[in-house]
Amino acid sequence: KHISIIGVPMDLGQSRRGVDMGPSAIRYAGVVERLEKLDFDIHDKGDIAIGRPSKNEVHSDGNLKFLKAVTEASEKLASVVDEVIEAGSFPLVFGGDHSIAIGSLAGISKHYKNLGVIWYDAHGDLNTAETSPSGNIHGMPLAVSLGIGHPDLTNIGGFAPKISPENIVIIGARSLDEGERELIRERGIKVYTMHEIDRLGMTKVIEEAITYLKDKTDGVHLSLDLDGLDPSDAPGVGTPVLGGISYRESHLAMEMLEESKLITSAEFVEVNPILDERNKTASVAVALMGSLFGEKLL
Ligand code: DIR
Ligand code: MN
Ligand code: MN
Ligand code: MN
Repeated sequence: KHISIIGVPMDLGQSRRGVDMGPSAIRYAGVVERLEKLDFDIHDKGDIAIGRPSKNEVHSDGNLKFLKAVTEASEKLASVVDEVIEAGSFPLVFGGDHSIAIGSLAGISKHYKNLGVIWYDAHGDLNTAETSPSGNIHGMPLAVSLGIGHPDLTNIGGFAPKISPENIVIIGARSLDEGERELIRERGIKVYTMHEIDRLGMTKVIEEAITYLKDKTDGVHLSLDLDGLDPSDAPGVGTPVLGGISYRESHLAMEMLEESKLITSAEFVEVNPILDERNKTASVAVALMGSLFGEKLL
């Protein structure tokens, strides 16, 4: 049982500085020690080198902020993730903002014919340059992975698309832009909004998600944006949205996913220690990883 940790200190996909320190914050919260207790062999591969734009100003390529820097980082991450899977290890990626999912999915999906994705997030991350209200690429990675968006992004790793719409489950959505709603309807993407989570309960939501993905996928990537959780439990994120998934519900979700043995790669993103309270959000991320990898009280 091998896990390879890959840090991605990327903050150019959104506009609040500090999320580049997410990987350090998660390491300080004791992730390696915690997972070693579960008898995993942990290889911390350190951080991907992220290029700094020459000036401090925002470079925008037709409503795509820092397109070049995000593209370069994604290519690097994709090849490291690819190597990790090639070596038979489980890739565990720490962000950084959610734009890094472009690179993770590019590296992972090379190894699966029908990769499933669980997108645990307050947002859909299904924008394109045309629909994005912000120009921030962290609001676009799921669309990009579907092959929708700027070719520099959709062609990372040299192929597109990385995933198909019927293999995606979004959990925790409560803030969607109009273009994202259209894409969800048009492609028939499965979404559990906060309404369904309240109504059905997390147990049923995860049971359904597992049933939905189990037979048609040969691997499932968990992409967990800490803003999927309620800001009272995860305050250290750049785009908090009230009314989110609780700490308890999130633990239950991770425990059920662990029991399903479905998850073959994971990333924890958007931890911003500058906006956090005494590293609470990184600690929550590490606690959730404990459950995802089989920590039990008794
Ligand atoms: C918004 C925010 N939909 C955007 N997205 C965020 O800028 O595209 N994603 N915060 O995590
Ligand atoms: Mn390979
Ligand atoms: Mn996100
Ligand atoms: Mn989000």
